[in-house]
Amino acid sequence: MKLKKEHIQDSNKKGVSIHGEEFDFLSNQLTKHGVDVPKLVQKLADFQVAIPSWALGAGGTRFGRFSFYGEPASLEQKIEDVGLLHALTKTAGAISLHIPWDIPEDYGAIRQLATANELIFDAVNSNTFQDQKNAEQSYRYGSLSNRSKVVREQAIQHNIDVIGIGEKLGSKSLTVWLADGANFPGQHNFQTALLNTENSLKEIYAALPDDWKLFIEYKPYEPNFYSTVIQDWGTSFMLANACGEKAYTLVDLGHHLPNTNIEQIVSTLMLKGKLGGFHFNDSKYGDDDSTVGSVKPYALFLIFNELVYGMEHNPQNPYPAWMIDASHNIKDPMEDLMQSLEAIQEAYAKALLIDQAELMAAQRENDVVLCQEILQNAYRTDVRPLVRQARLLKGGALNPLMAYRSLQVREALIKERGKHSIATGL
Ligand SMILES: [Mn+2]
Repeated sequence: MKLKKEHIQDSNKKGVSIHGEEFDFLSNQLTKHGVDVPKLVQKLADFQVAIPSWALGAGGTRFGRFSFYGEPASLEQKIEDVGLLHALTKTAGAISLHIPWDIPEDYGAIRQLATANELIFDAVNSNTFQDQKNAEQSYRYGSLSNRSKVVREQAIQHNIDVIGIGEKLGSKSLTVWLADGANFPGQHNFQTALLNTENSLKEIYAALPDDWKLFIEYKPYEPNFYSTVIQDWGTSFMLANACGEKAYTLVDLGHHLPNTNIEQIVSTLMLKGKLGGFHFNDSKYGDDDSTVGSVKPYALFLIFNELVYGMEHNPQNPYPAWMIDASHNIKDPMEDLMQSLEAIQEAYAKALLIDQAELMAAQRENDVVLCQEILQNAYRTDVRPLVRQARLLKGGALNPLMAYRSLQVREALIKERGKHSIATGL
């Protein structure tokens, strides 16, 4: 299914005059306070977030899965789903593939389909947290960290194969997330596991094309509950430094222990030029993979404040690769992703409203109260008219979620694919 521009424009008709009034009102107010509104709206319009191929079906649980029906059963259908999201939101202009779940059969046709949907291929993700069909070696006791050289070699080769697949699609980065770790004290020699991982990553790094980046993701626990080899940003940062200048740390919001100050981690990594990628989601307890901004929107805003500051002040840090990494069991995944994209745009817009010069002046004076006021004035501004304006500029929907419902997209997908079509992946 493909949404026609006319359909989206029709769905906008009802709300466009109210939007105009709301946008003009806010725009006048902000202009009076010295905000360059057209520049801000353009930044929002330019901001693109990759959608992972595994977020389009029901998932996020090791217990029962409850399908929302009409899930994409093939890579082609996953690309079409992201295309629909992008047509409505104009914020989802990239797809991130997971290998081996999404190996293309016809690369030319897949690239063409992506282009027709105005999508590019973002980072490719390797998978050594599951045993692959017909694989000779098992990852039961780890992959890149495994005590056995043969197992490590298989895992290294898989990552090199993934780079090859990504090259044929036009990807420019490889994301490595390792489940390696120990479930019980005494199971691992920590130093051996870390050294093996570092040496394996160096071999993968050596196979990286010149214009590629390697993103090393970290996570404190799960599926191993006693220790994880790459458990935190410091370990990832150390490994990225050991590999070289094309290797970076990747921050996933859900991969922290409760109450970790993620904005400070972001700030430190950008100062050191090592924040390569960023995975959005939200959580209450652990790696919950909930909708972005659904639980801790203020934390998301504070993180965006550091991202905006880093993008403006740290030329040593490359422009980060943005991706949503969420997957759960209850909502229509497309509606969930639209809510996430909206939350990301809102947090970004609010962070852009912070008057950095005024904040620095207040910090110099140690005016703690004013510092908080500056942040919260920005946070309390209803920026939704700016986000809508950015979408309108690019031909998207005023309200993507309501357009998705009124255009009966899910119903059409169920009709096209059948009710019990299941997405491949987790
Ligand atoms: Mn992630």
